[in-house]
Amino acid sequence: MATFSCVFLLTLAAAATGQEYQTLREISNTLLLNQLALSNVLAERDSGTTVIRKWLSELQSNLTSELAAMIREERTSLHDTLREVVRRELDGVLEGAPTTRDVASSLNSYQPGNHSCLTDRPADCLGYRRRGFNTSGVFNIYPGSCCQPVTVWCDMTTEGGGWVIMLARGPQMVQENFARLWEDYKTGFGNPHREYWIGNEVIHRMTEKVPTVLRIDAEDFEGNRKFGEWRKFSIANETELYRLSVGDIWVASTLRDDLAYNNQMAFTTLDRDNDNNKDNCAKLRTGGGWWYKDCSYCTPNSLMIDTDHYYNSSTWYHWNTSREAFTSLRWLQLKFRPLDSQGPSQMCAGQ
Ligand SMILES: [Ca+2]
Repeated sequence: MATFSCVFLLTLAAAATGQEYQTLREISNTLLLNQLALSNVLAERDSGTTVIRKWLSELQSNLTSELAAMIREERTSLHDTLREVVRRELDGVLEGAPTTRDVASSLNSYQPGNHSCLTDRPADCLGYRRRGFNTSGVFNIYPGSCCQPVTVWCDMTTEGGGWVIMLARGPQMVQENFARLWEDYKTGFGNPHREYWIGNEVIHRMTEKVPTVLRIDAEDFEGNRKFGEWRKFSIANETELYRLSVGDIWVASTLRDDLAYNNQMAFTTLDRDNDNNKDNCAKLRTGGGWWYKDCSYCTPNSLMIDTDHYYNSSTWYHWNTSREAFTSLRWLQLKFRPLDSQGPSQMCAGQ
């Protein structure tokens, strides 16, 4: 634009007189000044556009952040609400669910051929694990009748999963009462979502014919967690006082074998003294039933409190290899599954 202006002016200048030249020069100056002013205006406009763009970008960024925070907050709130609803629903279901006492009664009265139930129901947690259930939780298993479930917690993650929890202990707002009589330990009690004993009758039925591994996971009040595994786990029938049988502890276990002391012992409860002590070991160890001898180095069914007075709490004696002293436990699970966890699934019996 400037080049065109100069050529135009020079052409005119060559043909102009002195007065005309002066006039043209003034016009030229005016044009140059206007051009300069126009350039300044354009530069200011560009600068303004940049500022507006930057402001819009910041506004968009802030809005995006605030929107994301709102969504996160809503999600958290919704998650908490859903969790509470599910928890209440589960509690409601459990309130109406058959008790382990009902289940044991059903097991005792079960006669093959008298039922018309589904026959492809898993008899244990391993059956569910093989069907793709890989999250631990409460399941109905069918170790006897295909009609009558036993409601248990299944551990689906530890060492391949498929473990039936036969005893669950842990910190609770209100601890389950384990100071119970023979009949309660026979049929089971408690809540599979929290603390419970599955019942001696069910344990006997599930271990009498299938080679079974017992596993114990336990934690002390300092947060140290240990485990032990025993093969050849089974318990006898009620006539034989639910006598305990376990093999040697697996060498890779981090627990020392305090359970060996209880091997081949009968079950003792507050009202059924089958131990070798002159007194009743259940009475001596806060009321919990167990396979006491005189009495026991481990007491999973005793009170779970942190105390130096070992007679008053659930303990494991050889917890620390460096010292021999009872250690109180704050959390514990006894669980079992078939020894051949790759073998055929155990299914319910009957039609
Ligand atoms: Ca005794």
